Amino acid sequence: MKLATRINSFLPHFDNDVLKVLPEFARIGLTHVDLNYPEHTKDIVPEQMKAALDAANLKANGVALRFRGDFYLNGELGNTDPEVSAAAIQLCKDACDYCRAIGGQVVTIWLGFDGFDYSFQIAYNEVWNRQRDAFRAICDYAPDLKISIEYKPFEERSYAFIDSFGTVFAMIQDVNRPNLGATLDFCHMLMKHDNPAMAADILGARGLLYGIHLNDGYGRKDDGLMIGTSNFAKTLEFLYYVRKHGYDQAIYFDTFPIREQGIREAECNVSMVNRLEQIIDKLGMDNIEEVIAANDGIAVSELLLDAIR
Ligand SMILES: [Mn+2]
Repeated sequence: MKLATRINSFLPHFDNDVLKVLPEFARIGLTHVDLNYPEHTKDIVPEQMKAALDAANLKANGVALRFRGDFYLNGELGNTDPEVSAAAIQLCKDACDYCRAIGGQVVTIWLGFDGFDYSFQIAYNEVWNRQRDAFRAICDYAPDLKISIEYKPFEERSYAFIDSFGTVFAMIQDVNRPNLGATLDFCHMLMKHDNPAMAADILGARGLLYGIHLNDGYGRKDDGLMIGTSNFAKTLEFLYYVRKHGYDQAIYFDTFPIREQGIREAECNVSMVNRLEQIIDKLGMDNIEEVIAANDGIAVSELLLDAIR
């Protein structure tokens, strides 16, 4: 299994130097790296990053866009100001170039500022079309890469524009490009009352599941808790569908150790994912499929009793 984690959880322990973090990743059992672009890459040319990854026996999964600063405060790809929207598209294209140069496959785009706070604030259909055209431009620029939309229902804005499984799925269909898919962030889905496994099944069956951000939470906010600690059954169900559909990119731990020591926290995530995978082995894919086919709550409870036995 390909595993990656949040670099920012480790940076404080390594002089805030990305290159010093990488050997530690490999030591605790991680195999892949997702870099925030341009946050983690700005002083490191791709050749230097690739050499550091090779030296640490790690591979690039991809890069994730970070639109920082006041410039994007009122929107990124969907910004009403054509100058800002064009700059956001260019940043995504630059991220594609960097991703390719370090051997990555996935460019993750989370649009934290495309959204609204007030009624009568934005023209929804115009923003939709602007985003759609922007995604087409990015997908056409890098047809060899997977362009992946990560949704979140709110934060930074009161309402995000691409806020749910349904909206991201509709956007993917409307963009209509073979290299556009979605990244599912477990906590973001709980915030929307989306069931992670449902989206993993529907996207996975169509080859549109490009990224997984695994974490846990209680649904009211982006808690970023350690994997499997509050929604054990949901996480197990999610990983069942991830395996069923042959998902082959990295599972990225998008967790936020604040009071916990970051390296230990990541080790717990590695152990939990491996243990959940063992539980799926023990239960058996065919057996789980039979339980689902029975559509029977009692059978589900018995399956979970077997899981923790
Ligand atoms: Mn995430």
